[in-house]
Amino acid sequence: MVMGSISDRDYMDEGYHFLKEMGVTVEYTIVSAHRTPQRLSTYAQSAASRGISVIIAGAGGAAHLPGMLAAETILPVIGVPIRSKNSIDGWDSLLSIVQMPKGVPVATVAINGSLNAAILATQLLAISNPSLQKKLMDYKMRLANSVMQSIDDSGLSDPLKGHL
Ligand code: RP5
Repeated sequence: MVMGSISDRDYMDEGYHFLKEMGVTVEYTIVSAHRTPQRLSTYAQSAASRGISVIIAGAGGAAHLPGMLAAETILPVIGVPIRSKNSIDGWDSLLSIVQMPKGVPVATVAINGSLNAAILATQLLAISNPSLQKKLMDYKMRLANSVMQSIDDSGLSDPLKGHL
C-alpha cells in the first residue's frame, strides 16, 4: 500500500487497518510519482520479486502514482483518488486515476475509498486462500448484521421479519 504524500495518510489509514484486521501482510509507505520518480520505478519493478501480490496506490490532484505503477508492473493496481488540499474536490484525482489508456488498467475505487480498495485487494488474495475467504464472509455477515441492528435501533419497521 503506497501513497503520494504523508498528507494522504488520513485517508489511507482506514484501508490499512482493514488489511491488518484481515491478517494480510502489508507494507505501507510513501512513493511520490513526481517528487521521487526513481523510487516509483524501483518500487514497481521490484514489487513482484519482493513477494507483493496486489498494489493499492492513493494519490490526489494530478494523481499519476497508480497509473505509473501500473505502467511498470504486471501486478494488479488498485487506485484510490484522494480529495487532497490541492485537488478540485477530488475530481481531478478521480479522473487522473480512472481514465487510463487501453492496455494499462488501474482498478479505481471511490474518492477517499481506501477501505474498498483494501476489501478488493483482500478479495483478490482470497481467490487462492480459503482462510481469507472465511474472514471476508464473516465481514459480509457483520455488514448485514449492522444494517439489521440499525433497523432495530431506529424503531423502523421490518416488513421482512420472518420471511427470510
Ligand atoms: C499528491 O499531491 C499527493 O498524493 C497528495 O494527495 C497531494 C498533495 O501532496 P502534499 O503537497 O500535501 O505533499 O501528489
